[in-house]
Formats: sequence, C-alpha cells, structure tokens
Amino acid sequence: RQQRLGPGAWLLHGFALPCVPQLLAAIAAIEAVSPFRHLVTPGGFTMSVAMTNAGELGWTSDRRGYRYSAIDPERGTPWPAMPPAFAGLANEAAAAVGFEGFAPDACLVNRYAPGARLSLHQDRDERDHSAPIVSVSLGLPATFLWGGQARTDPTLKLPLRHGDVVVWGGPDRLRFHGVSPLKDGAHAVLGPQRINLTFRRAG
Ligand code: MD3
Ligand code: FE
Repeated sequence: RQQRLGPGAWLLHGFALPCVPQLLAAIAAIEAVSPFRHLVTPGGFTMSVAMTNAGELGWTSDRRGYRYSAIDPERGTPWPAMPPAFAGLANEAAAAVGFEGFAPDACLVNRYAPGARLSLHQDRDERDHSAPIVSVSLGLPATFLWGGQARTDPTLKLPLRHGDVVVWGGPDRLRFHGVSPLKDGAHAVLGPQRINLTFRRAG
C-alpha cells in the first residue's frame, strides 16, 4: 500500500519486508567496523539516538558542528561501503514513486532504544536538495513527527512500523521532522530497539 503524505512524500507500507534478513546482516557487518555511538551536538548535548554510517559519506556531529565526512572520526578510516542490499532497496523505493536513478552516497544508521528521540529539525547538510531522501524503519514502531516549513508549524503524528519505507523529495524535502520518544517494547525480530536507515545524496 502506498500512502501519499504530501506533494513529494510517500509512505510505502512494508516495502522493505522482503529484504529484512539482508538488511540485518548488512547492519551487523557495518557496526562490527564502525560501532554505534552517541554523538554530541554543537550545543553540547549528547544525542539519545546512537548512530553509525555506511557509504562514501557519513553524517557526524561534534562541538564544531554538523557535517558529512568521508572518514569515521572515531576510527580515522573510511566508513564501511554501502551494502548492495541497501543501495538496491533505496533505489527501488525511490523509483516506485517516480525518482528514477537515485544513487545514495550516504546511509545514516540510527538506533533507538526505548526513550530515545530525535527533536524537530530539518535535513539541510546535503549539497543537492533535489535528490530525495529514503528512510527505512526496522524493529519497534515509532511516532514520526511531520512538521511544516517553519519550526513552529503544527506537526502531524505518523506511525512508522517495521518494514515501512518513506520517500521524501521535492517540496517536502526541507520540512521539519522528528521522532517521539520510543515506547518500551520488544520487537519479535529486533528486540527492544528501532533501527532507521536514512539514504541521502549528500556530496
Ligand atoms: C522528512 N531520522 O536521521 S527518517 C534523520 O526515524 C532523521 O531516524 C528519522 O530524521 C528517524 O535526520 C526520520 C525520515 C526522514 C528523513 C529525512 C527527512 C524524514 C524526513 C527530510 C525531510 C522531511
Ligand atoms: Fe532528519
């Protein structure tokens, strides 16, 4: 089932379900090389979401700012390569709603334990805002907060479940968004966590 969220945003219910085993194997390989870590924001807060990356570029943050980097700052070496199962899924999801040829160079892997949240923000560290963003939700369900073009615009609450894929592009690309604190629970496959893959063309 395909649900239109806005002029440039689509929720593809369960789109990732057939490739969950490959995705989980790829995540295990990524975290064995570049472990999940809690980044510090420029304001000095430690994020409740744990992050790692795959691909040519990875999103990172410290007291100096947010940026994309080809190097994992924790290890001083490149991020793990984009797994083919990741690139293939992101490309197919984008194509399903009309973005042909999406070739992400960055995959941010977000891990939420119960209580972890992502406050309202815009994704504006990417060079090319014409490419869409593809996000894949795995594990415990989350309440996604879907705002407007201004921080103070009202937000819509949208449940995101295991296997859901969302494609955001065009006029919806710069909307404010966030994730409510993850509720306690245990997912049958992933246990007490949610993992979100966010694919971007960052460079
Ligand atoms: C809507 N991650 O990493 S993914 C992020 O569930 C982030 O971990 C959330 O927001 C998560 O930056 C949400 C969905 C998402 C990603 C980018 C967007 C939604 C978006 C950009 C514009 C509008
Ligand atoms: Fe975001």
